[in-house]
Amino acid sequence: MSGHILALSGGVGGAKLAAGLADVLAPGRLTVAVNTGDDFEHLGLTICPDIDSVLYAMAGLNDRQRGWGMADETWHMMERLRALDEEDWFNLGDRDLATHIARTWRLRAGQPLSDVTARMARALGIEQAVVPMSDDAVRTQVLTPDGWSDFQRWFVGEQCGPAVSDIRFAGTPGAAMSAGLSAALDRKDIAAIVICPSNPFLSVDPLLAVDGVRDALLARRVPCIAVSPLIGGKALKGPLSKLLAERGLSGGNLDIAAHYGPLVDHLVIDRGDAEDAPRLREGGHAVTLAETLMKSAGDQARLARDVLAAAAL
Ligand code: FO1
Repeated sequence: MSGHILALSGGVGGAKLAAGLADVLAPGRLTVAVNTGDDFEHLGLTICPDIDSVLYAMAGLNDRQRGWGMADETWHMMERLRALDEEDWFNLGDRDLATHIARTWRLRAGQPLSDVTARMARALGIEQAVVPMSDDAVRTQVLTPDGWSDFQRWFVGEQCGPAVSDIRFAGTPGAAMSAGLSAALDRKDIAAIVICPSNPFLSVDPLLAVDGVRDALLARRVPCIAVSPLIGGKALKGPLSKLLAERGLSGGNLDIAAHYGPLVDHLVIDRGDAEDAPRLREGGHAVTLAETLMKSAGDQARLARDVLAAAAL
């Protein structure tokens, strides 16, 4: 088992597999490139949810039940915010708040998101490379019957209620790859690219919209393995099932495979979806069955090993 792994991660599922890969790979062998399309400005703070989900999961600080934010969280600041009649639709935990303050003042001081993220990772004892997909602002927006909405306003503010007819990533084209992502793709010793079990439309497509990423994947010389975010045709959390239904898609893993198409060589699907394998293979994708539900750190590491085995690493 050798060579460098580049993992593309977004959302809660992506953060868990990123942590699993970090557990099974020596520090120098992993770069995690994270979606920043969920980022937004809130109460004067720059919030980067998917970066924080990856950092917290890799540092073992994440709240597994909630999915996002930190374990053992308290919400005194939110109580006081409400007492001051400020916006309270987006919950900022007392511990989590330190992350947003630390990130915001450094960004305001002109430090690139890559540097701020690397500093945080180091401070949290994370030895692997965690890099934003870009240091340029990319903002996912969804088109609902009320018009274009910033992602968090829809995802959290409206609990994914309004139907989505289109998705765009403001800032693309024109967002450059971060140095860390570009360097990982250019490494002579890169051995595989892993697309984590993230929402393809909301967490992976923003990454693919960054200048040069899609072309780099299409020109890859190493296997690209995607872990399906669906089990039994359903997403564990989040709006993926709803987005698929709104697009008239009910093919489960076949829809995931069709969405990625030639970007991906290999799909890792849940053992319970074995009947999908023949048709996925007919579509040109190799298939590995695995336990894709990650309820513990042990589950994360096991799935990571299965993914690396699928790439024959
Ligand atoms: N998700 C929610 O459903 N409700 C929240 O109040 C909320 C607050 C929040 C604060 C910090 C953070 O890093 C993530 C937070 N999330 C919340 C999750 C966030 O919406 C992410 O974008 C999702 O995890 C999807 O990637």
